[in-house]
Amino acid sequence: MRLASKIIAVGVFWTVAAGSQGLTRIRDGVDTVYITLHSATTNPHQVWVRLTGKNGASLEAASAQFSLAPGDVDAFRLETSDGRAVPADTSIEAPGGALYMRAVGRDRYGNLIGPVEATWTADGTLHAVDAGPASYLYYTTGATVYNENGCITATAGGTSYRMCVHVRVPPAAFAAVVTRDTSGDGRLDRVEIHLTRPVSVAGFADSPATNNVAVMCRTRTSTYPLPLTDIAPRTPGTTLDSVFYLELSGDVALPQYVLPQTAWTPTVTIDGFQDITSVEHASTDGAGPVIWRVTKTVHDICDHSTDVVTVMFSEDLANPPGAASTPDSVFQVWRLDDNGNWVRDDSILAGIVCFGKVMDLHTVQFTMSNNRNLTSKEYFAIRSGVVPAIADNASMNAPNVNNQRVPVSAPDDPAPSLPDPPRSHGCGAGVGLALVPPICLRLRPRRRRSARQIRVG
Ligand SMILES: [Ca+2]
Repeated sequence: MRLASKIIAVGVFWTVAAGSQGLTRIRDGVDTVYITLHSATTNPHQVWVRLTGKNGASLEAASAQFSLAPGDVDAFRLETSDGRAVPADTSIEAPGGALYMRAVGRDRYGNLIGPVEATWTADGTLHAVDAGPASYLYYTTGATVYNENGCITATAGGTSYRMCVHVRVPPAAFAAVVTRDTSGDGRLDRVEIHLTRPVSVAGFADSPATNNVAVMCRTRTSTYPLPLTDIAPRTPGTTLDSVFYLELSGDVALPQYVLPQTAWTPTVTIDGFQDITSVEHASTDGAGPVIWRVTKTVHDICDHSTDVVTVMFSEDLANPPGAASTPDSVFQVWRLDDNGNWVRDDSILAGIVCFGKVMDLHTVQFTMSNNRNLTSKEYFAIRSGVVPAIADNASMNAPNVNNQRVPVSAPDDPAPSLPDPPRSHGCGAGVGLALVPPICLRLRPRRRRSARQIRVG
C-alpha cells in the first residue's frame, strides 16, 4: 500500500491482531512487511497501517477488503450429513442400512476448508467401497448377504481418518417352501426351500447336521418325520444360493411310502443356522397328481363292452375328466414287450367317446364301449398337455411328464393293491369327499336282446 504523504518514515512498528509485532526499517520509502493471517473466517479482511511520527504526526493507509481463503488440507474428519463427527465404531443392518459420510478438512491453523476429496478403502470382511477420490462415501448394504466387519479409511492431504463398521444381516426367512414329486411316483421326494436372500452353501447344504433340518408330517393323532437324504443347492458348485433342495428318502420300507403324497404339505424347520430363520414354515403343494390305481370291473365275460374301468388319482383334481373328455385324450397306455421295453399303444382306448362317471374329485370311470379287452398287461399314465388340463385341486399342479405308469388291476391278473388315497391324510388338506354327479350318459353299443327277453303278445 502507498502512504499519502512525503514524510519519510524510517521505521515501522507493526502489530497484527493475533498479537505478533515487530519493527522493520524503511529504506527509500519502501519496505515490505510480511504478515501471516491465519483466521480465514468468512468476514472480509483488511490490512491497516498507521505510521506514527514525532509530535503526534501520523500517516494511515488501509488495503482494500479481501477474502482470506484457508490454506492446504492439514487435517480432516469424517462427518455425517448434519455435521456431526462419524462415530469411530458403527453398526448397520442389511439390506436397508447405509452410511453416509463426508471428509471435511481444515488447514494447519484450523480454518475450515469444507468437503475435501479423499480416497476410500475398506478392510476386514467389509464389501468394497468406491475408492474415489470423492468428498463423500455412501456405503450401502443392499447386496450384503452375510455379516461383515472391518474399517473404512479415508485419506486426504496425506492424513487418514479411520472408522469401523459392522454390517449385520438378519437371518434369511422362507420365501416359499414347495413340495415336489420329481420321480412322478406319487410320493414326495423333494422339498424346495426358497429363502429371502442367498446364504452360504457351505454353512447349510454342506453341513453334516441334516438332523437340524426337519420335514414333519402331522396327523390328528401323531407327528412323524419324512427322513432326509441330502441338502443340495439349486445351483451346484455355487457358494451362495437362495434355493435349496431337501431331498427326501425314497425308502419303500417307510410306512408312509404306501400312501399317495402328492397333496401333502409337511412343515419344515431349520435349526442351528445363523443365516436362516428357525421359524417353522408350512409347505405348499407343488406335486402334480399321478394315477394311483386302475381297476377293471367285468360284468359280462363275453362282452368287453360292459367292462368298467375305474381310475383313481393320487389326489383331488381341479376338474376331473368327464363328458368333455375321452379316455384316450387323458391317458397313455403302455405295455412291456417281451424284451422288457416299454411300448406305448393308446389305441386300446380309441372310440370311447367320454368318461361315464366322476365318482369323486379323484376317481373317474369309463366303460370299454369299444369292446376292447383291457388286461393287466396294460399300464396307464396321464398324458401331458391334456386339454382341459389335468391338475390337482390344491394348487393346479400339472402332472409330471414322467408320471408313473400303473398296471391295470384286472380280474385275469390283479395287480398288487395299494391303499386308497387317505380321506384325511396326515400332511395338510385331505382328499375331498365331495361327490360329483354323473355328467355323461354312458354310451355303448345297443345290445341284442336274447330270444328269452323278447316279449310276445
Ligand atoms: Ca398336489
